[in-house]
Amino acid sequence: MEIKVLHQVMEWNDDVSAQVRDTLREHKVCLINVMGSPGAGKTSLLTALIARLREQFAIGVIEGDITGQIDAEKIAALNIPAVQLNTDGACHIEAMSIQHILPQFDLDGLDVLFVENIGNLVCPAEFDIGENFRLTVLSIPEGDDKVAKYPLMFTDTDCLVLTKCDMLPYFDFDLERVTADYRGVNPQGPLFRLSVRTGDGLDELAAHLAGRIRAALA
Ligand SMILES: Nc1nc2c(ncn2[C@@H]2O[C@H](COP(=O)(O)OP(=O)(O)OP(=O)(O)O)[C@@H](O)[C@H]2O)c(=O)[nH]1
Ligand SMILES: [Mg+2]
Repeated sequence: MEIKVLHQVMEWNDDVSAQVRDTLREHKVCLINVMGSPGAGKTSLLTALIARLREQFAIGVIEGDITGQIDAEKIAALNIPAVQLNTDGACHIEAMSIQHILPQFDLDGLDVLFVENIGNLVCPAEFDIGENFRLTVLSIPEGDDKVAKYPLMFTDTDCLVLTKCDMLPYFDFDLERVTADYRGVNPQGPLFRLSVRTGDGLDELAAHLAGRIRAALA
């Protein structure tokens, strides 16, 4: 299977994110920026969400990684249009790169474009890539102090997903602490607890996203 691999375009992006947003609005595509640490479970979550959303929406995915095409191959194996973006060392994706990649997709045939950002709890939060909304993934094994230690990632998000909840019995992870810390920086932000391993909580998140996607496309 041949995967297109494009490389990061590094330019400051204030206006470019607005241009990306305009292009996507013109073609009625909702862009969702998925962020979280390396290994948090972003690709696994996307795979599970695609299974639940693909009958309602035409979905495409941009997979961001420093190098390689492992994640794009996983998405393409689902028969979902996928393009790999390699940042060649940069710890975040820039709007300029998204603008560069958009022509790789049949935008008129898409409803939703997921972007899996580079695994990192810091840099991606600082860059608007033209998204309609942001989804932050935090997994149980990462620890319950991450909202307190990396607040911007949780302040500037539209949805927090606590994943790998099947691991709760094995970790000292205080759900109340994380919830309180999140409420402290993002009082209105939705919070979902789920496990891709067991499937618990996935339908609720998929229903929430479907509502937000419809609102964005209206
Ligand atoms: N137990 C458990 N493991 C999970 C769950 N979700 C993902 N994993 C595992 O976590 C590991 C990392 O998952 P990925 O989906 O590759 O994580 P990622 O955030 O995409 O990783 P990068 O793209 O490298 O940043 C894999 O071994 C998954 O099988 C879950 O809900 N429960
Ligand atoms: Mg991944």
